Amino acid sequence: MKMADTGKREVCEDADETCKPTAAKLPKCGADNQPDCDGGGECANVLSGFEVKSVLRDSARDKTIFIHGTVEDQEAVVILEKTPMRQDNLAEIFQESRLKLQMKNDIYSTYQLQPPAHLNEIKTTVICPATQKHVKKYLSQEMLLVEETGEDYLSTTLPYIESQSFSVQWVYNILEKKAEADRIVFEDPDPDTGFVLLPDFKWDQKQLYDLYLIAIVHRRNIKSLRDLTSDHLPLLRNISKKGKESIQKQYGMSACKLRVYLHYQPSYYHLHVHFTSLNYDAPGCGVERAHLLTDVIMNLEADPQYYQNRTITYTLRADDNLLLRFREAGRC
Ligand code: M7G
Repeated sequence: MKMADTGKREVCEDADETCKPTAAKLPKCGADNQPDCDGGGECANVLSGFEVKSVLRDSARDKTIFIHGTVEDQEAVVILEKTPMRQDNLAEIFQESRLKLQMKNDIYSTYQLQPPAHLNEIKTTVICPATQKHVKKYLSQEMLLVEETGEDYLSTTLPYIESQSFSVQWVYNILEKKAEADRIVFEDPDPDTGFVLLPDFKWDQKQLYDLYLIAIVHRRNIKSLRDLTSDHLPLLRNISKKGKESIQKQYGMSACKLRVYLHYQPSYYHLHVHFTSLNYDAPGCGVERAHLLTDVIMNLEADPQYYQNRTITYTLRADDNLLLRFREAGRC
């Protein structure tokens, strides 16, 4: 992808216009059932029959709304998000838009500006068929802190994860090049220390301001931070080094502008590392969930079993079944 530096914020000149990443994944409402997008990025509107059941969450500040509904009787979650302004569009916005005056007072005036349709996009993510767990993930909920010891992990968390966690089929599809192959930014194919680096589906790749990539490891036996030991240091160092080098090369963003971290708990139990722009207040980058990769490496250098023994604090939703298990075990 080519990037043009327009001053403060860099923007893509030829942003990916395919609609595959945001289209749904399975039959009926799934991408597999949809005609391909044409050259201009248009595709059939899989959402024309979307029936809204409820709004799970919305944020005027983030300009995002999470909706639960159905598409042809299949449960679906749809996320609508207004995208950031891009400096390279400003001239067109000023010249081509329609303005409607809302109020004028002395030197102050406000307008409703209607830009041309192609500058008025809404990033749309569709999960279909969605499970109850997806609906819960996006539902606005009270959060509670849990302090998980190494023993809690083995007796409570691990059995829970093994019994009910999100499918990681989408991860295997990426590793096996069955999906998103054209979006891969870098791959190290080594089965032990290798990984695939690609844009996270939260990032529309239209501006660097909210750059967000994920590195997904080829190894399939590492669920999360808890499984890491000093044996994994070569893997982690490799992700850190080559991930940063690739982002510098591809997007011109230097390592000191990147926040590189793992989530604990993650949503998907196949080891992956988040690379986000430091400018961007990415969801889940707070202290109660994000563990900087450099800290993880140093902790394992100091103590090979650090993540087996250490108490890790994180938040759970009030209605999370894992929280229920902690309560039943008298640990919350
Ligand atoms: P996580 O820490 O397991 O959970 O991160 P989170 O989603 O609660 O943060 C998984 C990361 O993978 C997130 O940043 C997701 O946005 C991203 N992601 C999830 N899915 C299903 C996809 C996908 O299909 N493609 C891509 N490229 N990224 C995804």
